Amino acid sequence: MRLTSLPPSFARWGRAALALCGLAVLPGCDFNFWRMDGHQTTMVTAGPVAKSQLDVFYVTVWVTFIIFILVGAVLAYATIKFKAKTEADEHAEPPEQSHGNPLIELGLIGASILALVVIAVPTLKAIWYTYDVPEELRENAYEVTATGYQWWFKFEYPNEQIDGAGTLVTGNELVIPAGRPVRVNLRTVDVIHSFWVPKLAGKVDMIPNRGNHLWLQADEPGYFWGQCAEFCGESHAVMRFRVIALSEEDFAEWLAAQKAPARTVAPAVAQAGALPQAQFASFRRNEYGFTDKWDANAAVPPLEHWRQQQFPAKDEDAALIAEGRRLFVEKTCAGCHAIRGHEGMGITGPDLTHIGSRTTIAAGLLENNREQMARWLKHPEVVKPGNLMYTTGYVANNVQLNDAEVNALVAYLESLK
Ligand code: HEC
Ligand SMILES: [Cu+2]
Repeated sequence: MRLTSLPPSFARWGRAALALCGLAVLPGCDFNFWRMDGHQTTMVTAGPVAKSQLDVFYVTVWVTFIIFILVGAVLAYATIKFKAKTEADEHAEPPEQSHGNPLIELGLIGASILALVVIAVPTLKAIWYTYDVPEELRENAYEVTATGYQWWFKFEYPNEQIDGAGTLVTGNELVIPAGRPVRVNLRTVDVIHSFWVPKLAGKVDMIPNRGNHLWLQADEPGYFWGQCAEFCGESHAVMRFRVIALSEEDFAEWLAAQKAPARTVAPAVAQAGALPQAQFASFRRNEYGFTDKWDANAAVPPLEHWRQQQFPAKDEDAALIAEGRRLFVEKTCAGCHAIRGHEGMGITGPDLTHIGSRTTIAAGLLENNREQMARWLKHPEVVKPGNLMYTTGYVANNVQLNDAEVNALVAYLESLK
């Protein structure tokens, strides 16, 4: 269901006009600026909620644009028409003044009211529409709970039960079914955060002691950028996340893989990979022809990159991984992070049961590869100022990691597909 359907040319010309206006204040801008489809743009949308928000924006832009043209035209007309053209004009009496003309006064009041109504009607409709999943779509809606922490996001799947282990929990990457409305319950454990996925929906605050919610829908499978949009302390600006929308079939596979306990790499199965490859077969297919225009020059489009991340590395070293697992307990990591099926029990940090299958670490800040993981583990305080893993973990527990230990921990975390 679409709330409003402005003709596409509205959006096209609106964007062109905005780009022109922006150009005046942003010299040296590049081609991506003109397209206005960066990772966190609100000008190119991928679902009905963001689309309805964009439509409201364009209504306002067009109303104010028309007012601008009318006022500008009257000003230009008066300037040219009443310009002093001869020496005599300059000393002439001013023309007859029409101050207080009731027709003009009432006309302007009427026009202002009309302009406000034109803006208010679609705005109110959009407020109701975006508040919650529309009645007729509710049956098909999928539910998740997002909780803000300083400075990362926990994602829970209240309807996905795991035998003996509660409900499914992940962190910093929210995987959803494409083409289905998703209701997101918004919670926080500390200060106010705000949930925002510009191309899909936003932004609604996560407020202490108050249950908020929003809904969103990704029309097609894709990979989207999210961001905390409410100042929440030192590392607020780098409190990010991702939303990955999958086809119904892929989503079911992903759920099954995530519900499984942490993967253990025994020497014998290391070469083949412990997970049955067939189970993940469809992650490999890029059947959507998905391309992220922003990353047109990148070697691999983001969703494809995400798919590849689901597979174990070819060069896994079972002994090194076992050493990493041992260090995970010895270095107190297990006290803050859960690794279901292994030793991790903590709940103050992100769940790491399948950390190896995520594309990012440190709340969407770094790419999840060996180099960046080592960087994060070695000096989390440099990567992310004030983060609690460093202040309440490394400092409080006096954790020191040498290069060999970091290497083993990286191998272990990477193996958790
Ligand atoms: C005091 C609790 C605590 C301890 C101890 C701790 N961590 Fe963390 N860890 C956190 C928190 C909190 C975050 C989220 C930080 C952020 O993004 O702001 C985090 C983030 C991470 C991440 C990134 C997860 C993601 O999804 O982005 C990894 C990987 C990680 N920790 C591994 C470890 C390892 C390995 C150790 C042991 C050497 C460890 N942690 C010790 C609390 C802890
Ligand atoms: Cu925040």
